[in-house]
Amino acid sequence: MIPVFANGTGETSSVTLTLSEVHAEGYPTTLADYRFAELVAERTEGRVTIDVYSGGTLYGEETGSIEALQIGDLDFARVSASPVASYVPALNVIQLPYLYRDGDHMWEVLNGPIGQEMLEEIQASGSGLVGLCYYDAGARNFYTTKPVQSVADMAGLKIRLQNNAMMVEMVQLLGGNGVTGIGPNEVYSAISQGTIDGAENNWPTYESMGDYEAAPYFILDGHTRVPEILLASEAVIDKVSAEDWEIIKECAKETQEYEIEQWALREESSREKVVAAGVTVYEPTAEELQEFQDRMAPIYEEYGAGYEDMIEEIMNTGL
Ligand code: BDP
Repeated sequence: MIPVFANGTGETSSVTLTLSEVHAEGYPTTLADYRFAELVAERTEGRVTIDVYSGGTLYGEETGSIEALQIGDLDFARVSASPVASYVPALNVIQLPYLYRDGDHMWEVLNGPIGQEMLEEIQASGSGLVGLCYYDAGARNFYTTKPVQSVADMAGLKIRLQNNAMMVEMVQLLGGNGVTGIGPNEVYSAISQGTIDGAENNWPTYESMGDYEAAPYFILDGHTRVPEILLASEAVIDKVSAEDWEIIKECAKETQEYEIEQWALREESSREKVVAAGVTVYEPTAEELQEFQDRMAPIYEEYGAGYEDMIEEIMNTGL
């Protein structure tokens, strides 16, 4: 039986929507994308089908997928909050360097009023995007072709970053040079070819993209915790019935906990895998780490301007 919904014209129809994901099959966010698609198909009784394109096959660069969502060329994208901040600047506040004590702290903020307000801000800002839910992406760390143990070692290093001006400034403040415009699936070859000296990411991406083979020095500086976001194009609202739009939003929220569970498992197995492969992991001393943090003061001044109370509230959350 072909599932149908009344589209207000007296006719009935079903719709197939597209979701773009840069990660490979089996990666925690990709698993969550499929879970989302499954739930939506089930609850709309087949009226809405979501096709997941993983591995960056549709858009290798998240900026490309975000812009496609804005003009309605793409329906959903699972992206990092980092490039989204170029379109919704307020989002920088929830990904400031060294903002969270740990993952629990971040989740308390994201699931609380500030996190939910930020998610709503994505649509309220007029970006043409809708923030459906957050996913975990752990902490990001630098990895390089030469050992880095302190801020001094960052001098002159070309580090690939996501498309986010705040992150470029972060690396500049540490003495390095931030390089943008390289998709996550191209980092390995950019390092191998010597275009860059390293990049920064969490354990699972470092492992799954194979970057650990090209840049085997990993410093656990944990400079940022940048959540993932499942985005919809605002155009989807006109492609489905009001009831199905509510179902889509509810299904997305339901996948968050599932992704967080998958994330914890993968973070551990990826770490084990790269360590077994011979990666040198450096754990900075409290003093060395303090120097990284101290360098971030201008970012708090610039990107925190107007959000001082919110930042204080974030910092006090869970204390
Ligand atoms: C990974 C995120 C992915 C980003 C990638 C990057 O999961 O969405 O595209 O980082 O650095 O951690 O571009």
